[in-house]
Amino acid sequence: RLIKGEVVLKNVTFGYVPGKVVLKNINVTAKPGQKIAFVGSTGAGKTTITNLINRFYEIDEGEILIDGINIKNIKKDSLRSNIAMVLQDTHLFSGTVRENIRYGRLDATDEEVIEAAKIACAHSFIERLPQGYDTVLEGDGANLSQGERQLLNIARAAISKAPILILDEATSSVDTRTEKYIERGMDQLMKNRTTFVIAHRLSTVRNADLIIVLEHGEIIEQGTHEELLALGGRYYQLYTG
Ligand code: DCP
Ligand code: MG
Repeated sequence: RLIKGEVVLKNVTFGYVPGKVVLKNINVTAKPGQKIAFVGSTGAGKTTITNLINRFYEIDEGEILIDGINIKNIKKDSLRSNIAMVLQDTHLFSGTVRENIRYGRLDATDEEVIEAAKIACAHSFIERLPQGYDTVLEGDGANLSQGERQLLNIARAAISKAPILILDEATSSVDTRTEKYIERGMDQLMKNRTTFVIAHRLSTVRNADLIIVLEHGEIIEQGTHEELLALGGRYYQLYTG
Protein backbone atom coordinates (compact mmCIF):
# COMPACT_ATOMS: atom_id res chain seq x y z
CA ARG A 1 0.00 0.00 0.00
CA LEU A 2 1.26 3.44 -1.01
CA ILE A 3 1.13 6.12 1.62
CA LYS A 4 3.60 8.96 1.15
CA GLY A 5 2.66 10.20 -2.29
CA GLU A 6 5.96 11.16 -3.89
CA VAL A 7 5.48 11.38 -7.66
CA VAL A 8 8.38 11.52 -10.11
CA LEU A 9 8.25 11.78 -13.90
CA LYS A 10 11.58 10.98 -15.51
CA ASN A 11 12.24 11.86 -19.15
CA VAL A 12 8.64 11.12 -20.07
CA THR A 13 7.80 11.22 -23.76
CA PHE A 14 4.33 10.38 -25.02
CA GLY A 15 2.00 10.62 -28.00
CA TYR A 16 -1.60 9.45 -28.32
CA VAL A 17 -0.89 8.22 -31.85
CA PRO A 18 2.39 7.02 -33.34
CA GLY A 19 4.50 9.78 -34.86
CA LYS A 20 2.80 12.66 -33.05
CA VAL A 21 4.65 13.56 -29.85
CA VAL A 22 2.41 15.33 -27.33
CA LEU A 23 4.80 15.39 -24.35
CA LYS A 24 8.52 15.58 -24.81
CA ASN A 25 11.11 14.72 -22.18
CA ILE A 26 9.11 15.79 -19.14
CA ASN A 27 10.83 15.78 -15.74
CA VAL A 28 8.83 16.57 -12.62
CA THR A 29 9.43 15.75 -8.98
CA ALA A 30 6.59 16.20 -6.52
CA LYS A 31 7.55 15.58 -2.92
CA PRO A 32 4.84 14.24 -0.62
CA GLY A 33 2.32 16.96 0.20
CA GLN A 34 3.55 19.43 -2.39
CA LYS A 35 1.27 21.36 -4.71
CA ILE A 36 2.44 21.35 -8.32
CA ALA A 37 0.63 23.49 -10.88
CA PHE A 38 0.66 23.05 -14.65
CA VAL A 39 -0.09 26.10 -16.75
CA GLY A 40 0.11 26.80 -20.46
CA SER A 41 -2.08 27.36 -23.46
CA THR A 42 -4.82 25.08 -24.68
CA GLY A 43 -3.35 21.89 -26.11
CA ALA A 44 -0.02 22.34 -24.32
CA GLY A 45 -0.29 18.90 -22.70
CA LYS A 46 -1.44 19.66 -19.14
CA THR A 47 -4.28 17.15 -18.99
CA THR A 48 -2.12 14.61 -20.78
CA ILE A 49 0.43 14.66 -17.95
CA THR A 50 -2.29 13.86 -15.42
CA ASN A 51 -3.67 11.15 -17.74
CA LEU A 52 -0.24 9.54 -17.60
CA ILE A 53 0.06 9.80 -13.80
CA ASN A 54 -3.32 8.03 -13.69
CA ARG A 55 -1.94 5.48 -16.18
CA PHE A 56 -4.88 5.97 -18.50
CA TYR A 57 -2.26 5.57 -21.26
CA GLU A 58 1.15 3.89 -21.47
CA ILE A 59 4.13 6.18 -21.93
CA ASP A 60 6.50 5.75 -24.86
CA GLU A 61 9.75 6.67 -23.11
CA GLY A 62 10.88 7.39 -19.59
CA GLU A 63 9.19 6.37 -16.36
CA ILE A 64 6.71 7.51 -13.75
CA LEU A 65 7.39 6.55 -10.13
CA ILE A 66 5.12 6.77 -7.12
CA ASP A 67 7.01 6.42 -3.85
CA GLY A 68 9.87 5.04 -5.93
CA ILE A 69 7.76 2.33 -7.57
CA ASN A 70 7.28 2.34 -11.34
CA ILE A 71 3.52 2.76 -11.88
CA LYS A 72 3.69 -0.11 -14.39
CA ASN A 73 4.27 -2.33 -11.36
CA ILE A 74 1.36 -0.94 -9.37
CA LYS A 75 -2.00 -2.70 -9.70
CA LYS A 76 -4.66 -0.49 -11.29
CA ASP A 77 -6.94 -0.89 -8.24
CA SER A 78 -4.19 0.29 -5.97
CA LEU A 79 -3.43 3.23 -8.26
CA ARG A 80 -7.15 4.16 -8.31
CA SER A 81 -7.43 4.13 -4.53
CA ASN A 82 -4.30 6.25 -4.14
CA ILE A 83 -5.21 8.98 -6.61
CA ALA A 84 -8.29 11.16 -6.11
CA MET A 85 -9.32 13.42 -8.96
CA VAL A 86 -11.68 16.17 -9.92
CA LEU A 87 -11.74 16.67 -13.65
CA GLN A 88 -13.44 19.00 -16.06
CA ASP A 89 -15.57 16.12 -17.33
CA THR A 90 -17.24 14.76 -14.22
CA HIS A 91 -17.66 11.10 -13.46
CA LEU A 92 -20.81 10.00 -11.68
CA PHE A 93 -22.66 6.71 -11.87
CA SER A 94 -26.30 5.64 -11.59
CA GLY A 95 -26.81 5.45 -7.87
CA THR A 96 -27.68 7.73 -4.99
CA VAL A 97 -25.89 10.96 -4.19
CA ARG A 98 -24.57 9.28 -1.06
CA GLU A 99 -23.14 6.34 -3.02
CA ASN A 100 -21.57 8.70 -5.52
CA ILE A 101 -19.78 10.66 -2.81
CA ARG A 102 -18.74 7.58 -0.88
CA TYR A 103 -17.43 5.84 -4.01
CA GLY A 104 -14.37 3.76 -2.99
CA ARG A 105 -14.78 4.64 0.72
CA LEU A 106 -17.37 1.96 1.43
CA ASP A 107 -16.59 2.23 5.13
CA ALA A 108 -17.50 5.93 5.26
CA THR A 109 -20.32 6.87 7.63
CA ASP A 110 -23.28 9.11 6.74
CA GLU A 111 -21.69 11.82 8.90
CA GLU A 112 -18.48 11.62 6.87
CA VAL A 113 -20.49 11.91 3.64
CA ILE A 114 -22.18 15.07 4.92
CA GLU A 115 -18.87 16.50 6.13
CA ALA A 116 -17.33 15.91 2.69
CA ALA A 117 -20.34 17.52 1.00
CA LYS A 118 -19.95 20.55 3.25
CA ILE A 119 -16.25 20.89 2.35
CA ALA A 120 -17.36 20.84 -1.31
CA CYS A 121 -20.17 23.38 -0.74
CA ALA A 122 -22.54 20.69 -2.02
CA HIS A 123 -24.58 20.09 1.14
CA SER A 124 -27.17 22.80 0.56
CA PHE A 125 -28.03 21.82 -3.01
CA ILE A 126 -28.15 18.14 -2.02
CA GLU A 127 -30.60 18.94 0.77
CA ARG A 128 -32.82 20.64 -1.78
CA LEU A 129 -32.97 17.50 -3.96
CA PRO A 130 -36.24 15.47 -3.77
CA GLN A 131 -34.72 12.70 -1.61
CA GLY A 132 -31.65 14.56 -0.38
CA TYR A 133 -28.65 12.23 -0.11
CA ASP A 134 -30.83 9.31 -1.21
CA THR A 135 -31.75 10.93 -4.51
CA VAL A 136 -30.88 8.61 -7.36
CA LEU A 137 -28.72 10.18 -10.04
CA GLU A 138 -29.50 9.30 -13.61
CA GLY A 139 -26.61 8.09 -15.74
CA ASP A 140 -23.62 10.41 -15.23
CA GLY A 141 -25.70 12.82 -13.16
CA ALA A 142 -27.82 14.05 -16.07
CA ASN A 143 -30.36 15.44 -13.59
CA LEU A 144 -27.79 17.84 -12.13
CA SER A 145 -26.13 20.94 -13.48
CA GLN A 146 -22.51 20.71 -14.62
CA GLY A 147 -21.40 22.76 -11.60
CA GLU A 148 -23.34 20.54 -9.17
CA ARG A 149 -21.69 17.48 -10.72
CA GLN A 150 -18.31 19.06 -10.11
CA LEU A 151 -19.18 19.75 -6.47
CA LEU A 152 -20.12 16.07 -6.02
CA ASN A 153 -16.77 15.08 -7.50
CA ILE A 154 -15.06 17.47 -5.06
CA ALA A 155 -17.01 15.88 -2.19
CA ARG A 156 -15.86 12.46 -3.39
CA ALA A 157 -12.26 13.64 -3.41
CA ALA A 158 -12.74 15.09 0.08
CA ILE A 159 -13.91 11.79 1.55
CA SER A 160 -11.17 9.83 -0.21
CA LYS A 161 -8.02 9.08 1.72
CA ALA A 162 -5.86 9.05 -1.41
CA PRO A 163 -2.47 10.71 -0.82
CA ILE A 164 -2.40 12.04 -4.39
CA LEU A 165 -4.91 14.49 -5.81
CA ILE A 166 -5.44 15.69 -9.36
CA LEU A 167 -7.49 18.84 -9.96
CA ASP A 168 -8.00 19.56 -13.65
CA GLU A 169 -10.13 22.70 -13.94
CA ALA A 170 -11.96 21.33 -10.89
CA THR A 171 -14.22 24.33 -10.42
CA SER A 172 -14.53 25.44 -14.04
CA SER A 173 -18.33 25.01 -14.13
CA VAL A 174 -18.98 26.47 -10.70
CA ASP A 175 -20.20 30.08 -10.51
CA THR A 176 -17.81 32.75 -9.25
CA ARG A 177 -19.59 33.17 -5.93
CA THR A 178 -19.53 29.45 -5.08
CA GLU A 179 -15.96 29.26 -6.33
CA LYS A 180 -14.96 31.96 -3.88
CA TYR A 181 -16.89 30.21 -1.13
CA ILE A 182 -15.27 26.85 -1.90
CA GLU A 183 -11.68 28.09 -1.69
CA ARG A 184 -11.26 27.04 1.94
CA GLY A 185 -12.68 23.61 1.11
CA MET A 186 -10.17 23.24 -1.72
CA ASP A 187 -7.33 24.10 0.66
CA GLN A 188 -8.64 21.47 3.05
CA LEU A 189 -8.78 18.99 0.16
CA MET A 190 -5.15 19.60 -0.77
CA LYS A 191 -3.85 19.54 2.78
CA ASN A 192 -1.35 16.70 3.31
CA ARG A 193 -1.75 15.45 -0.23
CA THR A 194 0.50 15.68 -3.22
CA THR A 195 -1.62 17.78 -5.55
CA PHE A 196 -1.40 18.41 -9.27
CA VAL A 197 -3.52 21.38 -10.18
CA ILE A 198 -4.49 22.72 -13.59
CA ALA A 199 -6.42 25.95 -13.71
CA HIS A 200 -6.86 28.68 -16.25
CA ARG A 201 -7.42 31.12 -13.44
CA LEU A 202 -3.85 31.84 -12.39
CA SER A 203 -4.92 33.18 -8.98
CA THR A 204 -5.57 29.56 -7.95
CA VAL A 205 -2.07 28.38 -8.84
CA ARG A 206 0.00 31.23 -7.41
CA ASN A 207 0.51 29.59 -4.01
CA ALA A 208 1.78 26.32 -5.54
CA ASP A 209 5.18 25.01 -4.40
CA LEU A 210 6.13 24.71 -8.04
CA ILE A 211 4.52 26.07 -11.19
CA ILE A 212 5.40 24.32 -14.43
CA VAL A 213 4.80 26.14 -17.69
CA LEU A 214 4.17 23.91 -20.69
CA GLU A 215 4.23 24.83 -24.34
CA HIS A 216 3.70 22.37 -27.15
CA GLY A 217 4.39 19.47 -24.81
CA GLU A 218 7.62 20.79 -23.36
CA ILE A 219 8.46 22.43 -20.06
CA ILE A 220 9.61 25.93 -20.91
CA GLU A 221 9.73 27.49 -17.44
CA GLN A 222 9.32 26.39 -13.84
CA GLY A 223 9.51 27.97 -10.43
CA THR A 224 7.40 29.66 -7.81
CA HIS A 225 4.97 32.43 -8.70
CA GLU A 226 7.47 35.11 -7.60
CA GLU A 227 10.38 33.47 -9.45
CA LEU A 228 8.39 33.18 -12.65
CA LEU A 229 7.15 36.74 -12.47
CA ALA A 230 10.71 37.96 -11.94
CA LEU A 231 11.80 35.90 -14.96
CA GLY A 232 9.52 37.99 -17.14
CA GLY A 233 8.88 35.15 -19.60
CA ARG A 234 5.83 33.14 -20.68
CA TYR A 235 4.28 32.94 -17.19
CA TYR A 236 4.69 36.67 -16.78
CA GLN A 237 2.93 37.14 -20.12
CA LEU A 238 0.10 34.79 -19.15
CA TYR A 239 -0.26 36.46 -15.79
CA THR A 240 -0.19 40.05 -16.91
CA GLY A 241 -1.80 39.06 -20.25
N1 DCP B 1 -4.73 14.92 -27.76
C1 DCP B 1 -4.90 13.81 -28.58
N2 DCP B 1 -5.71 12.78 -28.17
C2 DCP B 1 -6.35 12.84 -26.98
C3 DCP B 1 -6.19 13.95 -26.15
C4 DCP B 1 -5.36 14.99 -26.57
O1 DCP B 1 -4.32 13.74 -29.65
N3 DCP B 1 -7.14 11.83 -26.59
C5 DCP B 1 -3.84 16.00 -28.19
C6 DCP B 1 -4.52 17.33 -28.31
C7 DCP B 1 -3.45 18.32 -27.95
C8 DCP B 1 -2.48 17.54 -27.08
O2 DCP B 1 -2.85 16.17 -27.19
O3 DCP B 1 -2.75 18.71 -29.12
C9 DCP B 1 -2.48 17.97 -25.63
O4 DCP B 1 -3.78 17.86 -25.14
P1 DCP B 1 -4.13 18.13 -23.61
O5 DCP B 1 -5.53 17.71 -23.40
O6 DCP B 1 -3.11 17.51 -22.75
O7 DCP B 1 -3.98 19.71 -23.54
P2 DCP B 1 -4.25 20.71 -22.34
O8 DCP B 1 -4.86 19.99 -21.21
O9 DCP B 1 -2.98 21.44 -22.06
O10 DCP B 1 -5.27 21.74 -22.99
P3 DCP B 1 -6.59 22.48 -22.36
O11 DCP B 1 -6.07 23.69 -21.65
O12 DCP B 1 -7.40 22.87 -23.55
O13 DCP B 1 -7.30 21.52 -21.48
MG1 MG C 1 -6.77 20.03 -20.33
